Amino acid sequence: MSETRDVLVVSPARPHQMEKLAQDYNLHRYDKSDDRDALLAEVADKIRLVMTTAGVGMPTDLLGRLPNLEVIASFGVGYDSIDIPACTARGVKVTNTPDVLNDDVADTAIMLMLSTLRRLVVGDRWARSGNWSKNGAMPLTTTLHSKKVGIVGLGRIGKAIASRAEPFGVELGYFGRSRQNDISYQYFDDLIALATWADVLVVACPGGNATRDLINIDVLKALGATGYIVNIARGSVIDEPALITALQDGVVGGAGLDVFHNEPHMNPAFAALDNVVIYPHHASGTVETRDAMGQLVVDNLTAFFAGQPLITPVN
Ligand code: 8YV
Repeated sequence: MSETRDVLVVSPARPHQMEKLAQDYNLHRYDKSDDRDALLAEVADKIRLVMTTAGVGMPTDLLGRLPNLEVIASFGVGYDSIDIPACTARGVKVTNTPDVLNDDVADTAIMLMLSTLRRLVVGDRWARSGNWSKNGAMPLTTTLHSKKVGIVGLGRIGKAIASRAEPFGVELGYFGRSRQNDISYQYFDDLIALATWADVLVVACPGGNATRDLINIDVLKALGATGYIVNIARGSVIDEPALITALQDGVVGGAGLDVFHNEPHMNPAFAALDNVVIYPHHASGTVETRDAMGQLVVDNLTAFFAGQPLITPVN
């Protein structure tokens, strides 16, 4: 088979990047197609590369329908929506977009931490609704300073969160598979022990089966009524029904959440809770970071078609 420059777009990069790619590659828009079977019947054999995003992933049945697939270039650092073992077994390489989003995701964790402890959304509503002029000051909140912050998963993003938390004068601890020798923060080899110690628990580990429901009711009870949880990782890491009940019953003090089960169809119970600050999975959602993520997808694609090594391979 002669080598083609055909790309199946399951989910695109940024619009200006797609326009540019369309000048040099045959982009088959699976994402926009209203007859995907017909599209695949026509192009499946030619497809060597799929573009997708972490949010959309790679449907397993689609993997089986692309016999000459070599690379899945995904927009996003997380790849829990792609069956990596199945790809590896097929000899399909997956690329992601690490590092370029660390700053914005870590900033978001701090934003959620502060806005949850200081009740930013409650305060905003307090002023806008006229409560301030009618009833005076809103109820007191709690400070971040001197709190104990426990990080679940001290990877690149976890470390970026920790270094941003340090100037607030917090104590830092972390839970992960193993102690990291070059890190001075307190290591916990037991998640319940970290949650018992921490005032604020920040979830920053990968999603997927290995971490599903890692934050269960026992962890939430250990965090306790004056404890707060922040999640910028994946909704799947927290047992969400347990979290909702814990927030409703005051088992935990509050939560700052960027990620949810079943996105974008967030459980409406969250919207009724004053002790929750919600961000709609938008931690990397700045023009600058999304451009950089898309550029990394483009760079991986370009490297592949030029016969060069992939830039950020996962498997
Ligand atoms: C993306 C993300 O916004 O990088 C990830 O893994 O979850 C987010 O940064 C999103 O997945 C894009 O689809």
